[in-house]
Amino acid sequence: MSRLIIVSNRVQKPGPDGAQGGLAVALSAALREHKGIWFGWSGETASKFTGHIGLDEYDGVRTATVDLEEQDVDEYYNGYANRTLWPLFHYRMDLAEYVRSFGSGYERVNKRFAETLQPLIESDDAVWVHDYHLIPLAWDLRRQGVKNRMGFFLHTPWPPTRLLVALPHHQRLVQSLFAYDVLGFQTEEWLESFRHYCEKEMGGTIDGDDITVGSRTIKAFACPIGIDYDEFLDAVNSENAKAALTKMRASLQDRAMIVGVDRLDYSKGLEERFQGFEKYLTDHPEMHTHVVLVQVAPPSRGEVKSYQEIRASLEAESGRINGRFAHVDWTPIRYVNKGYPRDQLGGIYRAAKVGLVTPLRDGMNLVAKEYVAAQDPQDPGVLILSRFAGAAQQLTEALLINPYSDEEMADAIHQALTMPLDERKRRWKIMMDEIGETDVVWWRETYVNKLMQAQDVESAEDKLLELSDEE
Ligand code: GDG
Repeated sequence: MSRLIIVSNRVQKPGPDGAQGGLAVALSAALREHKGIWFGWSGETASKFTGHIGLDEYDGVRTATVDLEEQDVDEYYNGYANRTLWPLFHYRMDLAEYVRSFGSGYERVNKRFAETLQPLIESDDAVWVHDYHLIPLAWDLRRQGVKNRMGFFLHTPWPPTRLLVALPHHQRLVQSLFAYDVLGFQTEEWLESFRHYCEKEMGGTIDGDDITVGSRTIKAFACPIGIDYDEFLDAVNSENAKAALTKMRASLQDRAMIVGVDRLDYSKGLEERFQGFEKYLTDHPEMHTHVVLVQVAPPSRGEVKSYQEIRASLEAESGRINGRFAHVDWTPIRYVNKGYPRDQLGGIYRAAKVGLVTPLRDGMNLVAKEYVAAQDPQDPGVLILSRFAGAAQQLTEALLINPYSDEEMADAIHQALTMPLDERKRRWKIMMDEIGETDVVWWRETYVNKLMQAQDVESAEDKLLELSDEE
């Protein structure tokens, strides 16, 4: 069997607890079953980049990591990845920053990753690269003669062409993607945006999954990521989850709980969520003292200014709303800036009558799936989900809303909290079946099957398009 080499920006070694991002949760599960290596940045810095690889193994997962220079982290990670591509890919042109040194740092680090990884790749290996940090990696590997099958999966949305062309050197970035054999997107919508760019900006042609530009044909398809269904249900049924549920219920004293769980990120629509809840409280004074919004939001990317700003404005908003409505014995919003172990999170989800998942734009959103999976089948809660999350394409039995409209959100909260048991059960069952059928194992197998069908070629150069305008 061919080995699988997974590459992502950060290698988060699987550990007993703590907040892991969606990508890390999904990949740890995938790696446990597949032999191979997970390669990426250690998260550490060194005064000089040496290319020294730190090898490790935890719970059946072999990892290979490298340290980066501080300048690399500033320009590549905090810079191009998180201040340029992340906002642009989430339709936030207003937040995207275009700084030349970010672009050159991004290309430098991708090249460094490629040079370090290349000696670890054996002839029959398939390489699977993840996310927007590493778009040019295959191009750099091919330049070093790597002929192996290589695939890329984008966890974020792919933006509409009219937004993407705002990125300096956008052609160069997309041309480098054609060094992969297979491209995966979370939904048909992001795939359509990518195809549109290839047709309009590169003169490409589409035939089924195939996209041809010049002499190069690659496959691009949609493959929604799922949760590790079995592992998550085990966590939800664990003693720790039950203890967390009991504790949560005791603290609620019969109040209805609404839950949100998100990395603290402006794409998650937290401000809009607080304002939607405020509108609900304004419209429904009879519910004062009877309902609580619990928002778990572990901080992320704290070195980036827009993240510091969203953190400050959420503190202000939650404080303002609580000040406006609270009684001495009732605080409407419990806003928590820390992560919880996964099993406890299962209990917290289950305690909530409503899951409020309102990103302004999201590649998929695993929290929506986890909330549904954590529910008691005999008395399930209701999921309220943003139409702009990739998950909305699959979870059509959620109450789908426009997160920018506080009125829609307030109405949906009312509908959810008054929904009859029969309807809750019917909606929940349909979503739960979908989540079980398209779990992370299905996702991995579907993707890896496509990747394994790709052919190695005689010359790595055959897989390259010329890149325009060198940085
Ligand atoms: C990216 C894309 C896509 C959160 N707080 C805690 C905690 N979490 C876990 C959740 C969930 C994960 O983090 C978040 O996943 P999401 O999918 O919601 O979002 P991103 O981190 O933005 O992930 C996204 C994903 O990649 C996968 O492709 O769905 O669209 O943006 O699993 O449970 N986990 C623990 N404690 C917390 O406090 N243990």
